[in-house]
Amino acid sequence: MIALIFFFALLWDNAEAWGFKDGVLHNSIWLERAAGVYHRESRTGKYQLTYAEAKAVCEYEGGHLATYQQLEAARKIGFHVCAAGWMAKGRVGYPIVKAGPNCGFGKTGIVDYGFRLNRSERWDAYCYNPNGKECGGVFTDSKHVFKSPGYPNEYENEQICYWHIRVKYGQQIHLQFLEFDVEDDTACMADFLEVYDSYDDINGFVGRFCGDELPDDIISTGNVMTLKFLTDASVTAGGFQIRYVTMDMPSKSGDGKNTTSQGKTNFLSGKFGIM
Ligand SMILES: *[C@@H]1O[C@H](CO)[C@@H](O)[C@H](O)[C@H]1NC(C)=O
Ligand SMILES: *[C@@H]1O[C@H](CO)[C@@H](O)[C@H](O)[C@H]1NC(C)=O
Ligand SMILES: [Ca+2]
Repeated sequence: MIALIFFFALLWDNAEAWGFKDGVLHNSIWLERAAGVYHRESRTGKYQLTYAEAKAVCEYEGGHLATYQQLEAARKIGFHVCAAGWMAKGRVGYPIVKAGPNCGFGKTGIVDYGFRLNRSERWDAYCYNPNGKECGGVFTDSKHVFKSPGYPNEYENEQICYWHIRVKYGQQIHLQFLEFDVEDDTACMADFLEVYDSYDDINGFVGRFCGDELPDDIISTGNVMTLKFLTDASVTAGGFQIRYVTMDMPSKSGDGKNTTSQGKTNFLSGKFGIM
């Protein structure tokens, strides 16, 4: 137990260290990308960017402020952020996929604050950068193969990618590792791939993987899964290819014994998984 706490303390330290890069928060769901659109907030926290600053944040990374249409296109494939941000032409709003009482006034769609007359107001930013798209994304297809950025070339340093898999309600996601080669170290602190059995990278931690041993298959409990890939400032490796396929959930009439019959499949455990 103590070892476990210690491990999480280490993880936390590491997360903190990863928190900011170039004045932009880099350690959470805030970096979620969909169809080239992603959310950014200031180094100093939520709602700190004027229009000019928001524009500069996106341009610094090679993109620009997303248009309303781009934000809506991303929303349609699952981009959901509960924070208002600047869009192109001084519009402000945020994308809601899943209605909740504390966000979006219980509605889905773009919550639109309209074109702001006062560009000194402070909000977050929604950037659009299709060239950054290969690092992460949202997948809703029934099967897909995704790759580390640049694959089959080695991945680069200082990457942070999120993949969100959202399949039909009532289906499960079966992850299969086809190729896997990530800088190895004893606790996977340098570069790693993390798998979460949930909508975000906060809940449902399944495991953290590095090295060149092919991880076992993983099957989700629900219809969503999140994968997060972080690399540090030195030493890269070959990267990975991961396939997922959807499976229908075992029907309620079965007594559950049938669900674990697939040889090598590992239900929710990783190299550093918690049970
Ligand atoms: C514009 O917004 C800023 C920040 O909210 C505020 O300080 C300023 O007074 C506003 N300017 C006008 C003209 O309303
Ligand atoms: C297991 O599944 C098979 C069909 O896939 C079914 O015929 C059988 O009754 C199931 N066994 C249990 C214990 O649920
Ligand atoms: Ca590395």
